[in-house]
Amino acid sequence: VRIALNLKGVPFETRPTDLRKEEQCQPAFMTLNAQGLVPALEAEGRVLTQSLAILEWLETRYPRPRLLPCDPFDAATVRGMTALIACDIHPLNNLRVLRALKRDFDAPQWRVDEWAQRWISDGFTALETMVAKRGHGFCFGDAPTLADCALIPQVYSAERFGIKLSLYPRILAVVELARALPAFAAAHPSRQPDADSHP
Ligand SMILES: N[C@@H](CCC(=O)N[C@@H](CS)C(=O)NCC(=O)O)C(=O)O
Repeated sequence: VRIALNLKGVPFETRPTDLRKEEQCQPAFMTLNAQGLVPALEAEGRVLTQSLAILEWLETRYPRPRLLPCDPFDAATVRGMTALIACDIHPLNNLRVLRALKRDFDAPQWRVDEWAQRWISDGFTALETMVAKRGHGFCFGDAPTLADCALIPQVYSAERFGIKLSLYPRILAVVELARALPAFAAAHPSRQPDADSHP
């Protein structure tokens, strides 16, 4: 969401929510998102939740630059790539899922890591093929789309779990290109206002 806001030049203010202290489950945040998950975007007096819904709203409200192609089939392809990452990879390595494996299913840390790695690898293997078919620099075509907005944060997770990105040369090329753009660089976790307090 930060990447899309930056790409579209929409100014925003960040209100940090410390997931490790479970601030997302505190009443102050739960009034914004009953699910107790970040992000929540307050805009024009309303609150939006779920990254994909927020991205779609941003695309409609701030149409330039486009993050979805004009052609409906191409747009559906980009949405497919985006959903692959946001729906089929991300939830499986999300904090609450990994915590549940550890706390409720007694999985040791190495099994938890293996779990996260497995689903990232599965997803990236499929995405690699899709990028090879339709990407020309970015996931789809030669300019950033919603798929890149989803991919780059997931790569951050992949790196944390020790995934070898060299196994996915097309994805790696997208990452190198995207990370060189200010909109992506400024959205990196290390550049957020609360980053220093989380060494
Ligand atoms: N499908 C939701 C997922 C939101 C989500 O899982 N956010 C993570 C951070 S990236 C979170 O809040 N995790 C806290 C937790 O797992 O307790 C979306 O895309 O917005």
